[in-house]
Amino acid sequence: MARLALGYACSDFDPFDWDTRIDPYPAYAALRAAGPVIRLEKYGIFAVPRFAEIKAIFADHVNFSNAGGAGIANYFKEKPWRPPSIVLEADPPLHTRTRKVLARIMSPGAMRKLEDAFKAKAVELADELVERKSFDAIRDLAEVFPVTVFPDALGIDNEGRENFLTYGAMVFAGMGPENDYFRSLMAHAPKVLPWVTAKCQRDALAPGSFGAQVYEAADSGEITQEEAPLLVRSFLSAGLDTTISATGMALYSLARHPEQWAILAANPSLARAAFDETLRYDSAAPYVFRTTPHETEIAGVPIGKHEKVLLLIASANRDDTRWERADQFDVTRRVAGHIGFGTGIHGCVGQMVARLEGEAVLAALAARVASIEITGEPVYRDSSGLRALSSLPVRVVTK
Ligand code: OVM
Repeated sequence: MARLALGYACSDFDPFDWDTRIDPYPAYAALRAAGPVIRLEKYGIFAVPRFAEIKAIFADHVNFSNAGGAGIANYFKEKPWRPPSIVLEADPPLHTRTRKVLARIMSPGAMRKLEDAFKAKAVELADELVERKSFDAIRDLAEVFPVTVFPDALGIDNEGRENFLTYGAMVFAGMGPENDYFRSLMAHAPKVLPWVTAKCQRDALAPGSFGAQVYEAADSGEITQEEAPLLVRSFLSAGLDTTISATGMALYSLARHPEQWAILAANPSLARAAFDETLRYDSAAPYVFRTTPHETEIAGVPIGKHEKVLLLIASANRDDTRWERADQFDVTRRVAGHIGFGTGIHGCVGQMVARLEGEAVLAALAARVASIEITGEPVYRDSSGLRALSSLPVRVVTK
């Protein structure tokens, strides 16, 4: 990596190269060693690989905007592929209003109402899989559980639920460059996008559901009536693919580290901490972008106006200036402070739902399974914005 007179190093690292995704961590370590800001020449963007600077940028929405897009597309210069999210792709004061509504809908109190049903579903699923002994941890579990519980919590009916997954895939593929994978998903747009619009309407949402509560916020004047369907859309964008990916990566991390599974199996109440450790160790949402609305700087390095800045969350979560034994997966570690959910005003507002889902699955399995063995080659999914498996064949030994 050549350091130029510009004040930053340049690299040919490609965060969207699917061949390097099996183990991107050596490349992240090289970027952290190269400096606080690295120019990724292939895309003409800046990458930030270290914990400290990423944390500082997450705390600075004035110099690092979300209205410019949370993916690689620069909304200050290009037309977004969909109307921008009014929470993810918005800055204060708009973001402040919409975020408040979502934070209330997914508050700890609201989670307590979902907990029993989520746990019961996870137990049901775990019983069935443990009976089979051999199953696919992704297709039969990580994909099944969120699809079973989340659309119900959101309040949509069963019609066309397969579109939910395709839409999530589009949103996250849409965070990366416009490649063949994104185009192949967009071939489904004529069917999927009208379905999404229909499910965001008031009359499509069950009473008391997350979605219905967005309309209550519109009725009380917190957001406008026009904003309500767009805010419901955020649940459809961010609510399913994320938890599927994170649950899958959690099962993969645990299956790859039998001694860690043994610790969890001996004490299933560690399930929530184990889920968080997998979000640190192998972050399912490995990066997010900011855009500079004006000239600014990162660690003293001048950055121009309207630049895309890639925050390498998964790298920060392995930064050994922040974490002891950063590359070691340890379900007993003090993992609070990881940024697998981001942090700051845009930190994942659904993280309590995600944890509830992850914990339910891991605890149900840990209560029944003494050990997990990987019996076939894990397959990574094609996705620009998520780190996820599409297949993980396993065999379990029951307690
Ligand atoms: C949204 C949204 C929020 C968070 C993540 C996300 C990239 C989308 O509001 O549409 O996926």
